[in-house]
Amino acid sequence: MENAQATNESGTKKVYAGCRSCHLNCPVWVTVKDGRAVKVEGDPKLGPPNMGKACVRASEAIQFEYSPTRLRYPLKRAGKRGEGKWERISWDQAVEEIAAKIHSMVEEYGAETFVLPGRTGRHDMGWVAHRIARTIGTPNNYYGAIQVCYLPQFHEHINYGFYTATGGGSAPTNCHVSFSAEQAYAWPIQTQSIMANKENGTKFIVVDPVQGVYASKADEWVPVRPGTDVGLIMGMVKVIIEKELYDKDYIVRWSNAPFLVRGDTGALLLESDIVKGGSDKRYMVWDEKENRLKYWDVEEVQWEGGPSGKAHYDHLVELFEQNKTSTEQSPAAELPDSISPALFGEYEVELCTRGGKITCIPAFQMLTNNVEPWTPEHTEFITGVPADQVVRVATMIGTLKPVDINQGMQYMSTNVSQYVNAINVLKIITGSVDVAGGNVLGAFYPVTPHAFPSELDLSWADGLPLEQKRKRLGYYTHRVGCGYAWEEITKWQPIRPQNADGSLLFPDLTTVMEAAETGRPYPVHGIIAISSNWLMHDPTLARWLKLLDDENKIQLHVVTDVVMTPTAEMADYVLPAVTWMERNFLSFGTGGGSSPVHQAFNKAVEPLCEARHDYDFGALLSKELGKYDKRYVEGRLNDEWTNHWAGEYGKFWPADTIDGQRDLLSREFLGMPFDEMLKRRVAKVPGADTPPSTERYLIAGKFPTDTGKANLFSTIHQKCGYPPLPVYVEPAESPLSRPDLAEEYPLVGSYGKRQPGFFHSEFRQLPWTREMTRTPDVFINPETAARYGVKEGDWIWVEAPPTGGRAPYNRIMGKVSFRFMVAPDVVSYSQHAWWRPEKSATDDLHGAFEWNAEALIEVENNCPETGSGGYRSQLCRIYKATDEDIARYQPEITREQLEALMPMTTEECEA
Ligand SMILES: Nc1nc2c(c(=O)[nH]1)N[C@H]1C(S)=C(S)[C@@H](COP(=O)(O)OP(=O)(O)OC[C@H]3O[C@@H](n4cnc5c(=O)[nH]c(N)nc54)[C@H](O)[C@@H]3O)O[C@H]1N2
Ligand SMILES: Nc1nc2c(c(=O)[nH]1)N[C@H]1C(S)=C(S)[C@@H](COP(=O)(O)OP(=O)(O)OC[C@H]3O[C@@H](n4cnc5c(=O)[nH]c(N)nc54)[C@H](O)[C@@H]3O)O[C@H]1N2
Ligand code: SF4
Ligand SMILES: [Mo]
Repeated sequence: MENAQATNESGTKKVYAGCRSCHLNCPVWVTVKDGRAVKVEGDPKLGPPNMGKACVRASEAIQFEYSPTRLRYPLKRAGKRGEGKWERISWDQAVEEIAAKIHSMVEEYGAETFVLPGRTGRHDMGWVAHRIARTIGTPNNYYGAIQVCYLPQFHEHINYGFYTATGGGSAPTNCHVSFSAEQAYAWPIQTQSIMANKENGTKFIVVDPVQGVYASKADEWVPVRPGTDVGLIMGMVKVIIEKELYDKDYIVRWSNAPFLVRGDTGALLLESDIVKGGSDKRYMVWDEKENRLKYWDVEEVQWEGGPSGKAHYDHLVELFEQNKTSTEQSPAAELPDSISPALFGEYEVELCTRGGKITCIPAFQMLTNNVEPWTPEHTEFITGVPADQVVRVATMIGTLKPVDINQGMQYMSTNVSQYVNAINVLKIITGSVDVAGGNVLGAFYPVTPHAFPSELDLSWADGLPLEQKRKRLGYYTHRVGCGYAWEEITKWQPIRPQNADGSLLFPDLTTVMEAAETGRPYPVHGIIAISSNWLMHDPTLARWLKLLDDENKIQLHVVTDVVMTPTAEMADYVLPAVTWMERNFLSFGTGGGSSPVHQAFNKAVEPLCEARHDYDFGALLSKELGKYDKRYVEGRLNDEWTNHWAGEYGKFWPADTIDGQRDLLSREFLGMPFDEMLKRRVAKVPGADTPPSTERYLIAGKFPTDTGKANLFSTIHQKCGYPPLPVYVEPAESPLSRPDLAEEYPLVGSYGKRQPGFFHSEFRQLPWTREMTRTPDVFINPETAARYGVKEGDWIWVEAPPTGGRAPYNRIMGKVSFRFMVAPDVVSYSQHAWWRPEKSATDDLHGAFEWNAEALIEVENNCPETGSGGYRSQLCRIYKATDEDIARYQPEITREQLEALMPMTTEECEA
């Protein structure tokens, strides 16, 4: 076994490790010499996801590991927040003081006074932050970053019962359609497979206001105005419907497109609405064969006049409990010959309750009505995409169906929830959900066996009582993202919703900020940031800084991180965390989805000085808090499912250390000690069946949703009081919605695009990386730039309106980089979360105000359904920076500054 090879004569060994410099956890070899990591490399033998290639961020991990900016000891603030004065303290002292303060604040204000900002993709520890929130008892964890990250994907949960992956699954896809994604930089490894497919004939369409590397390879680059994709999709759907290019068989059988929508309430028509004592599990359709109403019974898994699939389904549920599955098709998979549900028309229906006669239309007719105004010309007017291209692209998608649609990990506009609805419609009418060559669902209850937990399942996400969850900030105001949706989903999914609670439901950033400012609906006084450089990645910087300056407002701010950051500089306690090279890792599949294959990765080097895994901090904190109140330790989880995962341990921290926790999990799910698993590297869950990867609706006879169908008509949106089928809403701050502001701020700012070498705010301090990308580029079309008198290479200011608390930090610098393929009047600021580790804490908080795009974003411009912010469609203006500005900010990094960031040569730990 090559694993963690023995040291050879020259004192080197190669360790099999899991890179986590982004979400993907690629297997890599780390060469270790005399206890120091000296090289990271790929190996074709190591397989997915990187197929042996280590990307630039893996290689640069060596410089990160020994960066002088690494945190080595627990620190306690010695001056004012942001003064850069620290006292080194012991872990014991830190945990004692933090626990005492947390407990007294919980007593005084309630546990919900604590908020935990979001982060992304750190699967080896992300769930630890959830557990810390459960331990304290607050529902307010995971806001901000996660309200934009993965949101378009996670929200599919409400329509299909789980979210889909892109890539086409087991069969090659005819057509890959990508919205709002620069895969080439964001997922370099996965891009390779898309490019390979393209060589084999896959058509490739990219919708993006900027033609980047990815779009330059596309058959069609669709240059949409930022934030208007909903309009574009509506225009395309109109073409697909008019040309009858939709997959009629799929949508009639597997979606709720034929279900009747009540003209009075806007809800789906149920049997109980029209027959006294009728079932509310029966959804009504209009049968064109017999010209009368017929039902689809979700509980009986049955069309009226067809066989029942219930016994088959119940059998699947039994198998699920035994970690088994079946590939036998449900008897209800076929539509009976006697029924032909109408997709169009208007039908008069007599209610059995008060209300008399009402008009109902199939959901598909409603969709057709919604897209009626979206002629190619109107679509061009709103989106900027030429009318003939709208028709051409729509025809291509409709002809090549099923298609693999990537809706992007994030779509940072104030209409994101309607964007999710629109993408959903496009996926369903092309028959692409859970279909080979289309979009593959990550899990499918009850066809995916019980035994495949995902990293999110480890969060014990459902560990709070309902009444406490209902205190989550935003619960009643952003009901799809922050609250009510969860209550609905748990009604139809007995098993997987905890996963949804961890990934789909979050408190709302704006509401959190307002609670901290005003004390309403209750005061927020504590921030615990676990792996979150939140001042760099959440809007609106100026308002947060004001809050942090006031110790009566933010009374406790704790940060755990691997390096000193601007956010950490504003903390009261800073705790050092380990890097991926310094910990063992048991991965339950990559990317947060459920997988039958689990992987284990080794620690390559010892933690730097006193760095600890975040889990170990959580366990210590819980123990210490337990001295005040045993709820913090024993908190039995509140339902059967999470208790199942918690196993016999039945508490938040079943082991003192991360390796102990991994060992328990390894024994429970893989039937072997963690040590053994580390040696094996890869293992399948013993005794569990491997589920089929697509067309699981044919097996189950229904989708795992309330209607038993893929919800074209979003029942959750309807029940939460939002439009269930896409409607176009202009971004909250755009030239069309705010002509008043646009007079002075005429350009559309799109803030934050991935670039190679960086992961969000990370790696700005690495000399290699900064040699490649020294400064943030501002991509502008030369014609637009010429109108504002700026040239290639100029340092300019990008300035947002001062409203919404953005002033005084409402302008940032950047360097102009011409791109001919940028939609006119768009300013694309190449990155978010830039800070300047080369500057000191007292120099504007490590330069946190100079290049940080968050400062330009008005947080109150947000999505009604989810609270998600409009990071990529806000107004701005540009102008040249003066010589005085350049002298003041010294934007070019110097050789001396780079040298000061060179890796430490020895660990230099103090006693
Ligand atoms: N304008 C704009 N804003 C954006 C975006 C955008 O595109 N434009 N993108 C948004 C998106 S999609 C996301 S996901 C967020 C990014 O949000 P995050 O994922 O939170 O990224 P960072 O801000 O870099 O903060 C992560 C911090 O965790 C630290 N860290 C790394 N590993 C560990 C560990 O194991 N333990 C601990 N304790 N700390 C660790 C890093 O050093 C870093 O300081 O930003 C969002 N904000
Ligand atoms: N190198 C690197 N890789 C990363 C990350 C990183 O920080 N660095 N972060 C990871 C994370 S957390 C995430 S969420 C993903 C993000 O992954 P992606 O979403 O793929 O990456 P981005 O480059 O942020 O944005 C994609 C594209 O959206 C375009 N865009 C902006 N506004 C609009 C719009 O209104 N409509 C459309 N159609 N397009 C628009 C931008 O021009 C950009 O080219 O990347 C992941 N991978
Ligand atoms: S940074 Fe991401 S893509 Fe690159 S090797 Fe590491 S895990 Fe894989
Ligand atoms: Mo993200």
